[in-house]
Amino acid sequence: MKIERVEVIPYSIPYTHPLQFASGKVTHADHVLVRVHTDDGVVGTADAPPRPYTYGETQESISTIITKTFAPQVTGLDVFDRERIHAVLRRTIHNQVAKGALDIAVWDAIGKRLGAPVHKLLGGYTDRLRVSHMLGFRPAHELLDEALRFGETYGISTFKLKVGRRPLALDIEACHVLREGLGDGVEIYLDANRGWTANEALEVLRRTEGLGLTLLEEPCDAKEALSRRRLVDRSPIPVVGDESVPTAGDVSRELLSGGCNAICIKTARSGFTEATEILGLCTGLGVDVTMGNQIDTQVGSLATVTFGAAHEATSRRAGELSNFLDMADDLLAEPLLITDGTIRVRDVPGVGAEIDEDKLATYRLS
Ligand code: MUC
Ligand code: MG
Repeated sequence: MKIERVEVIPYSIPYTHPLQFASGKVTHADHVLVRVHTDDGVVGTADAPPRPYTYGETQESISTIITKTFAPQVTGLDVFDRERIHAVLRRTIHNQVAKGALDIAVWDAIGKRLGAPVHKLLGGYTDRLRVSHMLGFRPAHELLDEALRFGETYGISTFKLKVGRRPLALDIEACHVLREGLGDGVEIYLDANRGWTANEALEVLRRTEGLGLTLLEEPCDAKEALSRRRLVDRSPIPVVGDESVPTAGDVSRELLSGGCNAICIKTARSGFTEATEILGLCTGLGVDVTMGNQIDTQVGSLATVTFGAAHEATSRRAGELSNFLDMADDLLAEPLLITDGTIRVRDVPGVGAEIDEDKLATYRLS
């Protein structure tokens, strides 16, 4: 089953509640839908969310690198020869999100061809993931209202709070207000998106002691190597690498140099193939993982659920899966539902991301 062509469809869907965090703000899902067409009529689908402030990729760069560079290289290759496809993609450095979407689309095509759900092909550990909801920058009382509403409406009891603001007191207050308002049964963890220095992060840890925060993600730039290592040594909670570890090589470097001691896996930037490699590294070394979110659509979130539910280590913690709730619309023909705080995998061939063509026609840019 050979790849006949690769299609890129840039589209834009507005957010009803834009998400703001230390490294950027998302008001529109300006993403690229990627479709791998095979010579026997199977179409694999995936979503590519550009995050220029994180990886340098844009909607235009993703469309161009796939159309001009990757598509000519993978056309004619068999979708089952994933190692060959990856050997080709690896010749081009960076462009993680473009590569990740191509990889997921290839897996989707494989699943459809075999008549098998991809979550089963990847591991089939469980059929659902608990959902963690990401809270962006807002005044503390609004954050609490949002968390309570998500708890009540969707049964979500894990929240990732975006921090990394200055003065530090803004985030410290938010942590205290959330813990007081949500009670002890709710998990709260932090993601600073490199907004602080390592020493500022240490101060925040001191001033939030006793609140039971569980993880501290990307507190500062990982290039701040010495101070970051000192922070990791002194932190009472795992320090999670996210944007510092988009590839398996980055994961090895950061874990071995003491830049972090837990890893956020994101299928949007690693696809399923490199995410599997990263997961193997982490479980082999005895390092905790989280399933992160790149402010994904329902299409992207379904890919995260597919990978996360397939493995034991990735399904232990709640995965970040709910940002699509803040979008005005989405492309999935059958909407993704959060029930009892969980999202289920789809037991259909492939990943299960069937696209509503009318919606795609409405939101596509070209
Ligand atoms: C996260 O975990 O950092 C923000 C930027 C991005 O690329 O992902 C999000 C969430
Ligand atoms: Mg993060």
